[in-house]
Amino acid sequence: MSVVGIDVGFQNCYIAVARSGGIETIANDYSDRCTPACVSLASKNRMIGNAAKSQIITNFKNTVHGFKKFHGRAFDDAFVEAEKPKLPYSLHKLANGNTGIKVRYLDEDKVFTVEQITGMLLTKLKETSESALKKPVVDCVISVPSFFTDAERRSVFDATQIAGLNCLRLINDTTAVALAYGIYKQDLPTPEERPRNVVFVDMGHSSFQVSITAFNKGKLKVLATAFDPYLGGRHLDEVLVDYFCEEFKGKYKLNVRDNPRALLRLHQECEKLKKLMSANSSDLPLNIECFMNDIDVSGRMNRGHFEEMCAQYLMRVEMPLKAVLEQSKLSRDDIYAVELVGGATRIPAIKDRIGRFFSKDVSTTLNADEAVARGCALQCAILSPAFKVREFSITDVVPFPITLRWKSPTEDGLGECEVFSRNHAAPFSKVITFHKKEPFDLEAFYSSPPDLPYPDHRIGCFAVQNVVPQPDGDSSKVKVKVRVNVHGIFSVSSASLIEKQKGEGEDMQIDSEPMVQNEGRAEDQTKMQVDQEGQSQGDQQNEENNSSCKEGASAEKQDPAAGGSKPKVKVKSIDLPIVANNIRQLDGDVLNNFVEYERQMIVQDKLVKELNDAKNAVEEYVYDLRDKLCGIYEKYTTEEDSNQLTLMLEDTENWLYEDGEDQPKQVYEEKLDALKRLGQPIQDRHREQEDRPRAFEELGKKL
Ligand code: ATP
Ligand code: K
Ligand code: MG
Repeated sequence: MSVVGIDVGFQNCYIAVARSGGIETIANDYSDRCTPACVSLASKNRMIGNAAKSQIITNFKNTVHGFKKFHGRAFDDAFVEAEKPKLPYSLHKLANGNTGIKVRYLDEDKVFTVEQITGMLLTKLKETSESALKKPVVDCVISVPSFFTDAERRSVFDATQIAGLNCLRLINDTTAVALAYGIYKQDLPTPEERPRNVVFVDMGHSSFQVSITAFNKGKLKVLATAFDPYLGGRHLDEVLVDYFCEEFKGKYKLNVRDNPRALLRLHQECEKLKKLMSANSSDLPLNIECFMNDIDVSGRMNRGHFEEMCAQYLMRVEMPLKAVLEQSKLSRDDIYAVELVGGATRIPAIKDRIGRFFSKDVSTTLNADEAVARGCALQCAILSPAFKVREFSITDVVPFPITLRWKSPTEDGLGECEVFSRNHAAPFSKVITFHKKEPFDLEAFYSSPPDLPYPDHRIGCFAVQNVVPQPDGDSSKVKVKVRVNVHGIFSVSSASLIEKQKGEGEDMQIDSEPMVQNEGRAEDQTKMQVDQEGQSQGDQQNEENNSSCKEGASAEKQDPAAGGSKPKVKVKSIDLPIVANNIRQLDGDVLNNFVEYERQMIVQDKLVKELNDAKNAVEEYVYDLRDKLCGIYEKYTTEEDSNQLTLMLEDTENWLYEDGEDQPKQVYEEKLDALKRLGQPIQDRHREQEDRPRAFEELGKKL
């Protein structure tokens, strides 16, 4: 099994893998450890990552970037609406109302879902991992923002499946960083001692995330998370872009916003300028040649001015810091360190504000770009039986409280209960007991819509089926297991009906069950009772293994509430089917089609690559041989042969640009063979001649 961790950033993706030497971040085919989150569709193939990034300006309508936040979002969503005018490519409303991406691919208009686009990106990252590890990669751990809601997580999870990956865990960015920080620390407090509390801050291209995590030897526990999902490096780039658009309007009478290519170039230059300003407080130039209408443009900016213009954003840095500290119930003195990661934390004004808030020098001991990917790989290593890594238990949090509401056709009114409070430990399962005579629906939703960075607070509706009364007409006891799994995805994972046996009192059955905590009793009309399951790391892993988060119709067997483990109490438990509705996840058939289509596209890309390689081989041979014919090969051929060959090389070169521009692979291979038939003998004679003196030399040395 493979041990791979992938940080899928809004702008930048990183891969870390486990090799014999430990965890390392790997480079792609461009010798780059960063793979841009960019996919470019073309008439014959796709380009992904670095190759796609180089198409951003030339093929702007079909080069997709900045799509991470479209996961799980409707086309009419306010965030999507706000993005639309800024995008060089088009969005399209899908049949289910979600956001689709419209491009030209294989000379046809195509609409891809965001799951498919992320699937393409993951295909590339998978291939990069495979060429580093020299074996197939399936198992992996992938990062998501800690504020991603159920719909967004399910959507990313679908994307991993489209790419043929088995995602063992969708891990929160800041939790991955915490793991990368803690696992190798030798001096953590023992479990009996007071934990070491560390703040992790990640500001990337699109968002700002903070967590406070408590460390003891062998474990980490996230205490709280907070975020500003709309504060990242891209917002500061936009400030600069706005400024120069205005300036160029006055100075050069250019309307940059009407020209997508110019706007994209300005974006790139502004980002570079922003990065330069992090290291340099003096006045810096911005120059773009042939910007629009053959006009060269230039401007200037310095850090002070930039910070002034960004004031509205810089102001927002403090809020999540305050929120996370309040939720953790710690004081500033309880904080051991403040660790920064993410590209945008390199901005001095951001760094200063964070340091000032905690009255502490911030630490940058982690690799700001690679820590998330490394944490993902470490989590994958922990989950992998094939890889030895020290024991480390990870407890994350539920970022938004979740409530369950139930109704049955004949009962009046609704019952409801908050099953997971804010910052409740996750992953976690709870068993809830209902007393029911007929099937009932459980509706799950986020309890506090205003705090949710997502427009819809509904999670899904789970119908518990086949519930019948007891033979004596009494209500049946129904045990329902609800869970937030390793991916941070909620589900009603199983239900069972407990049959009363003759001569057994109901109370006895209750006593036979582990009851850790009772919640929501007061508002309980249906005698609901919540049992929390113990959640040692081992439990979680067993339970969550295979990481399938599909809602199945069959209930799980290992529900400890089934009571089968204590033979003294005669309790019969019957698994009940659960049907999940309105879950924001791709339909099985649709998903299978996407998986199949992704496979076809991979094959197509491979064919195009082989064809290009064959064509390039002819071109390279032509140039190489022509050079050598008037150089080192001159002595090894007759003038006549040389002239004939030169002519042939020239013909081939012309052919490559004309009739030979677009030929099947076989034609190029034959062409190369024909050239080699003439070139090879010359090359052989040259080699023979070269080798002879060397052989003499060797012989001389021996004698
Ligand atoms: P997200 O975490 O939001 O999904 P990401 O992971 O792709 O995004 P990062 O790679 O962490 O983001 O950071 C990229 C951002 O950091 C970009 O906005 C980039 O311009 C900015 N950045 C990188 N280096 C610097 C620097 N030296 N100074 C200022 N900004 C920088
Ligand atoms: K990143
Ligand atoms: Mg990131």
